[in-house]
Amino acid sequence: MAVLPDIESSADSAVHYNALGNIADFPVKPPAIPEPDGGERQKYRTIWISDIHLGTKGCNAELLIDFLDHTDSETMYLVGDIIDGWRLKKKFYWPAEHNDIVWRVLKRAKRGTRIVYIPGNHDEMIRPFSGMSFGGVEIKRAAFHTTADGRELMVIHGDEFDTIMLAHRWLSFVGDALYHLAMGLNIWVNRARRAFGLPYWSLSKTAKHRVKNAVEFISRYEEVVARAAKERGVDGVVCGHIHTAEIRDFEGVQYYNDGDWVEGCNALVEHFDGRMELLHWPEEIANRAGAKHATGTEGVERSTGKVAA
Ligand SMILES: [Mn+2]
Repeated sequence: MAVLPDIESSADSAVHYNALGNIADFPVKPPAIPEPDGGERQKYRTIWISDIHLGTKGCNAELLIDFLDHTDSETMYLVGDIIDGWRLKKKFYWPAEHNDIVWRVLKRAKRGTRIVYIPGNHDEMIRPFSGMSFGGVEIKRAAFHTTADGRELMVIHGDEFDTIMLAHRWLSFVGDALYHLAMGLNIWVNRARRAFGLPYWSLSKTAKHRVKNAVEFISRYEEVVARAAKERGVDGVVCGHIHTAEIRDFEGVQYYNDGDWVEGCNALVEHFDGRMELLHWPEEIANRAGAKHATGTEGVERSTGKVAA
């Protein structure tokens, strides 16, 4: 598709083959926290999660393990920034819980869940392997998902829109040609940065930290992504990247953002009738504890206090 170009160059592939070697040899040890036996799992048709940032201290691994142990689905999309390759390259950080998450995802694939991994900008070193499959996990640059009620959704990470966002204000006057030019610029800016060994430059991250009006930024981002989906002729779009979970409608096009596992701890799910829902996992845990108390069953639940910070 025009908006999502392939990333390839011979110089890059050499680097990426090394990365693949590392991924293939990645030691997936038995989990430190074992999976619960035969516990009740909430079943969904589809689950989307993204922005987990494994390999960083920011990743809320404990909550994600709890999520993975209490849910199941026919299909699961990993919508990018799953592993933070840029941070890992600087400083290797890989606690047992992060291994546990990789183990659980691979176990899910073995149990028959279709798993599609769409790398983001933090795990862009995996993008050149789009079209391939490792351990039952399909790697794709973008995906198209048909819901149970027949809607077609485009699934992307969302960093594709960083440059267009920067120029959004004046681009709204000059129209489509420059819109696509700016889209291409994003690729070249980051290809150049990569050549100099610089990490991917993310506008959304910069903007969220520097722009006073983050709310306005997020709203504009959502609009730009929804507009791209409309141009592509799909009914909606699922993305991540800006760490802000949301379900919105823009002129009949649905915008879904599955949030993150650094601050929000969200998942986007599709029920078996095609109904979409955003889960806020700390709340789900609280409800679970509440339900147990209501039925008189004593259960020791993990505290969610830590997550609120
Ligand atoms: Mn991202």
